[in-house]
Amino acid sequence: MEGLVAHLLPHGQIEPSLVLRRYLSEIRGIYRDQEAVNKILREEGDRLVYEVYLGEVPEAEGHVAYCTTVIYPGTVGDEFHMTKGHFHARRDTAEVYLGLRGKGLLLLRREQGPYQVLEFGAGLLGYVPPFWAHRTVNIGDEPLVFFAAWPADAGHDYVTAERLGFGVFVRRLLDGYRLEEALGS
Ligand code: M6P
Ligand code: ZN
Repeated sequence: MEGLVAHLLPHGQIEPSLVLRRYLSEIRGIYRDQEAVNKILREEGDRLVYEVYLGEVPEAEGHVAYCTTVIYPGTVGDEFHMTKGHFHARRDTAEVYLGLRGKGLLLLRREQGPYQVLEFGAGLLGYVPPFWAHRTVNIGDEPLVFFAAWPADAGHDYVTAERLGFGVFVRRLLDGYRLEEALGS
């Protein structure tokens, strides 16, 4: 491929890019309160939780994949909107995040050992070292928008991340959030 310059649009979209839209019905398994999921689907229909604008880069060694992610504000029960979260299929690959707008948390965990929770958002840069699964949570009232870059051949392993969870639930409080440890993490 040739070099390129893409546009970063005001709401965080990248152009050109491939757009992935994650709706609640498709990611419902990440939420603890399945009754709340059913209620939303029944009463308001499906809900767009987040979008990924993926740069058009080959998934090949040597390339750097990049995207922006826009997580819309909201809760499911008392849990905030968040990404599915994943390990890299090639575990020895890292990722860099740059917060562009909003307020969030970066949840990290290894397959064995403790998890980590970092405050992340506009003006902050996050580093996900090799071997750590990563999930992002929007704890604010506006979209959480961030840019990410990682080795393009890293791949996504959602299955292990779903099986292990992230060790912690992020619950909304009137004036912020509370972390609640998940059982068996
Ligand atoms: C970040 C990166 C992407 C990821 C996106 C959404 O921007 O980590 O690789 O696709 O978040 O997260 P997920 O793939 O876990 O739904
Ligand atoms: Zn990743």
